[in-house]
Amino acid sequence: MYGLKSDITIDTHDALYCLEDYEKQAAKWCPGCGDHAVLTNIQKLCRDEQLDPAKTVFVSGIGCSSRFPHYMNTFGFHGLHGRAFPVASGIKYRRPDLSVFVITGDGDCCSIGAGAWIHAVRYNIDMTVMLFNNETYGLTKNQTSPTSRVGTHSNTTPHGSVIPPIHPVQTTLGVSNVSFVAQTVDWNPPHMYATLKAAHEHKGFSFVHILQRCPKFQANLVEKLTTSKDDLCLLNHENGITLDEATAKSFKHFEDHDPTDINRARMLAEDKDKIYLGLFYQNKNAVRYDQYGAANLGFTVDEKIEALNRELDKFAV
Ligand SMILES: Cc1ncc(C[n+]2csc(CCOP(=O)(O)OP(=O)(O)O)c2C)c(N)n1
Repeated sequence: MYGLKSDITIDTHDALYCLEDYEKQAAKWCPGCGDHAVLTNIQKLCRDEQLDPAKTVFVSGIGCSSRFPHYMNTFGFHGLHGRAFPVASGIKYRRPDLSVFVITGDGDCCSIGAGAWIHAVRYNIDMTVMLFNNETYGLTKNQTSPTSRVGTHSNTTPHGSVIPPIHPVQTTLGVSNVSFVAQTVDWNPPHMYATLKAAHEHKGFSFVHILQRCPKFQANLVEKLTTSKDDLCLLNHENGITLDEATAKSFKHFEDHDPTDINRARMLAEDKDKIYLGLFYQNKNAVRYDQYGAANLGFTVDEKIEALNRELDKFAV
């Protein structure tokens, strides 16, 4: 557990865990895939927050990005396609002492998992959610996803897709009881780190939409974004994502936005001309369903049996 790496950013006297404590097998993603950058940032965040690996869980669905739990030396659950949210909700509901992270791809979340996604936002159970959006089904080798832009050529739409895409930030902001929505990109590690840190600190369902590079199937898509600063706009506010000066200065466009203003957050999410990075919305007072699940956690065995019998007696005729 000791033998800390030189890039340590915490007080080493109190540090129990170092980066290696969160690292497992080498990731099998393609070279240049944005997933590598998120993995590195998350391991760094776990180290900086000194999360106990035995009390940290990464839950995913199915997809390239959903292989994430295999690469974390924590607990993990590589589950069913689109079903990371109910699994993670169950874990946090009965084990509030655990730090829960969800990894989901755009196909996993916005297609087969869409129903689970919407209700997970509404239940607002405390977890950090990362939606890896590469606008394609990577693992199954290039099918059009619900987030693929119009005109996308793939194995399922060889003549170009025609239906306008779902925008995950816009959709999440439309769900009742939404409590935290932010957007970042995998190719700006300091911005991504600060965003993930704020999401982890938020008590509730923190939704982070990550624009993610897929050099294999969507190479052209990210090339423009990563080489030009014109499409990206940094959201500024004292209650937003805190950035170091150098990272903030690396942006060309800025927009002041109060993250308590949900109507403006929705307007920004709908803007077709700019991609806003930072905190769209935060409500620290949204109802959290996991707080109800924790109510009877201290019950003794006898109290549990008594409660069970009371419930079963309701069916007695
Ligand atoms: C029930 C079910 N339907 C379909 C599949 C096939 N499948 C596996 S991964 C995947 C899409 C993954 O895409 P995405 O979530 O965007 O993740 P990426 O691979 O791009 O990271 C599909 C359709 C499956 N495994 N299970």
